[in-house]
Amino acid sequence: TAPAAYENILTSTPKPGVGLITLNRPKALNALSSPLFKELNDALSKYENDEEIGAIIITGSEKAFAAGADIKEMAPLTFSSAYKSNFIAPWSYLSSNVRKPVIAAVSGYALGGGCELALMCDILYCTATATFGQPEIKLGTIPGAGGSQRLTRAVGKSKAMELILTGKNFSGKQAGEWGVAAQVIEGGKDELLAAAVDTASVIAGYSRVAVLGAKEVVNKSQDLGVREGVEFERRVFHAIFGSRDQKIGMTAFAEKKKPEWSNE
Ligand code: CO8
Repeated sequence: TAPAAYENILTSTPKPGVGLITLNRPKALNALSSPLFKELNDALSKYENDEEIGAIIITGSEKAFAAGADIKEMAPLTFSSAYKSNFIAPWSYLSSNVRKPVIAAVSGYALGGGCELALMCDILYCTATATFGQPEIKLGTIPGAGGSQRLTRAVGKSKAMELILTGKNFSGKQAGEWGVAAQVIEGGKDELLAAAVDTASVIAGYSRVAVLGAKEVVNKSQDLGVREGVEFERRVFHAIFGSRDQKIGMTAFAEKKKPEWSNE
């Protein structure tokens, strides 16, 4: 399919099975405006519905993953205009509707809404020099796209309070030490993207059914207690015995062959 004509993002397929979305609003350091989010959601839904795609990457530029929600767009909002338009509700599309794994590859600034967007992704890779933070307090507001919830789950209450109440930034190196990032990649944007593409390609090479199930059960751990979470996991595990790929995978192991997934 021909790439859609987007103004704020770029899309490509760097390896078979991998859908790459590059935030591309360089003059505003990829500030997340409503038009940008509309395009991001459109690209995500196209990859979500594309049988060829098994994993998605969201990245930005060397200088900025995203420097936050668009402050110029937000400045004039009133309570009633934000409430009536359900401002930022479309941001939840990624965390609520995208079932394929999404990797954030973060170089440069990931501030405010940019940090929140990275935290919504399933796996976060960054460079050591990336700059994360929730600086909303400095603008007289608070995180509004899940930062208070996801950052707190990632780093614990005391550290999240300190970060959100002071608005202080933290580095990619710290993101790795604190478990916000799965990997801190040595080097710059090219090495970062190469690592993200490699991981996305590995995931895209597995059974789509098993990958969807794995993401679903890990996400449940964020909402359920351990006991209900383990019961939920067991039910999905049972359900996957109904897939063709479970038979293909286990038969291939016994026959010492490489599995050829049916994605069924
Ligand atoms: N919104 C709009 N424009 C921005 C933003 C932003 N978040 N960040 C940068 N820009 C623009 C600048 O205004 C500037 O534009 P212009 O050239 O027209 O003046 C251009 O990008 C380049 O920026 P700078 O000249 O400032 O670049 P520097 O390298 O000097 O500084 C910084 C880089 C430190 C990242 C700086 O730009 C900065 O502090 N940006 C704002 C960071 C911030 O406060 N982010 C949080 C925003 S609030 C938020 O995200 C709330 C989330 C709530 C939920 C989600 C709601 C949608």
